[in-house]
Amino acid sequence: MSDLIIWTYDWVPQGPRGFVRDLRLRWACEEAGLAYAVRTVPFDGRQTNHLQHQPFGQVPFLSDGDLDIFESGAGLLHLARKSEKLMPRDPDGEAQTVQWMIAALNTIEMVSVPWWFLEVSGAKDNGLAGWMKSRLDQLEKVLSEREWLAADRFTSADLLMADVLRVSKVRALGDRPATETYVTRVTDRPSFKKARADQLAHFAAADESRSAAG
Ligand SMILES: N[C@@H](CCC(=O)N[C@@H](CS)C(=O)NCC(=O)O)C(=O)O
Repeated sequence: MSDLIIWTYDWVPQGPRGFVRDLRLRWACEEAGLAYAVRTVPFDGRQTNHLQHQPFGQVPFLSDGDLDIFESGAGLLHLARKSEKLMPRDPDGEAQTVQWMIAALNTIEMVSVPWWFLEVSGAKDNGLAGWMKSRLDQLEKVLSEREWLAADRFTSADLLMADVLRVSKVRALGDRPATETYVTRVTDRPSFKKARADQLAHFAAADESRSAAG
């Protein structure tokens, strides 16, 4: 049995399927060829039922033997340390990878998530639109000059950045050809496709057991 366990919800509504962040960890394990199992905590009662593992009641979290790690970025970094396929071992390549992983979370997703929430809540004037566009424009310039974010090859930084950018509303906000080509390039990888298909199958199976339970 594998020591690596990726924890996600037992079920989620249709909307977030294919985007629940356990996908980042599944994808990383697939890229690195690391064996893993997926286990669940109940979606119902999530605010309180697994706070000892994830203090905000969210998923994912990762177990590796006795170690429990919450935050998808921290879990990804833990996996990246296990495999050179995800993060180069030389100090420069490692520093570049970590830097861009943090940029995906703390420079792009930090804006994209609140911007997206305002969009889907039907806000007439999304006050974060200017901020969002300028971050995406700056990233577009970077991506028009290179194929990968760090070390001239695919790393966990690309995995994370592409996962943040692939949200359809984010992709639709303006015309950024280099970003679009980048997201397509990264999400065309077989490991992403497998991770996404596995997540969709996981929640589809949950629908069946829910309806069987009546
Ligand atoms: N910063 C956290 C965010 C985790 C997060 O937003 N998880 C979502 C699923 S992708 C969740 O658990 N949502 C349910 C909730 O917040 O109640 C991470 O990257 O792990």
